[in-house]
Amino acid sequence: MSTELFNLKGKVALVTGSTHGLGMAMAKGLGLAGAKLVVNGNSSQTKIDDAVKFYESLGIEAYGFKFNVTEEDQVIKAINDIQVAVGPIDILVNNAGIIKRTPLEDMDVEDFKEVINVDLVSPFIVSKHVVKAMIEKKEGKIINICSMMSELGRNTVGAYAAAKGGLKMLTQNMATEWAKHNIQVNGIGPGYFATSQTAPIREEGHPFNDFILNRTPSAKWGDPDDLCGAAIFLSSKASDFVNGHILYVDGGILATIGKPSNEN
Ligand code: GCO
Repeated sequence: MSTELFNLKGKVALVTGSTHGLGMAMAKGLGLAGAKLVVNGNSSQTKIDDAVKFYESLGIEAYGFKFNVTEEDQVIKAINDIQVAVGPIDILVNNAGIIKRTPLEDMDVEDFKEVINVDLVSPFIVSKHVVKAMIEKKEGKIINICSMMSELGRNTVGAYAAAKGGLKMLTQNMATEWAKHNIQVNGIGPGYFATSQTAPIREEGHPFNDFILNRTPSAKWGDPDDLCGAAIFLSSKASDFVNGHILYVDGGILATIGKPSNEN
């Protein structure tokens, strides 16, 4: 029974922003668990094609779709095209996101709105249109990629924290409204991972790098593959009675107040 619980064979999984970083790692995990992958990006068709080739090199069935998750008309068309080419979406991972690191007092309103639009409004847009087929099928899995900033503030990431805090509550409300259709909506809250998004603050000797290594009980930056298990769990039968839960994969950050920098 145990292996079947986590088997995603025959499921169609759309992971937004899955041409690199955490999205690629989670998508890889879902694909290796048997899901057919729908790869999404909005930067370039080449990046999408290269990502599809990467997944296929692992024996994963993958299809690329370029669309902007903030544009509702593009989302509607993409979901229809996916349904025709691959099938109805069984698993949606709302991963696409941006961050802008600026002190709030210096932040342009347009920049603040852009972060909210990509990180909070687009999961609503994509989920609103994907959920229709899930309601018809009377089953589905939606995973919203939250953050440490869904629970904690940090200097210079106020817009991102507002978006990710909102995404936590949107996850709980989606769960509230759609559970009756046998749709489970949950979140994954990554801690600090080694990706292109964190590269600027991870450089050797960067004060933030030292801070995170001290603030994280596991005393290391996460490897994106550390997220695969959580993604597979929340996409599989194993989580059929889990709803509105944010699963933090953070090496223990949220478990602790931290320790003095000179203490091991
Ligand atoms: C930052 C980081 C974080 C992490 C992640 C933490 O500037 O603090 O980029 O935002 O990427 O979101 O959960």
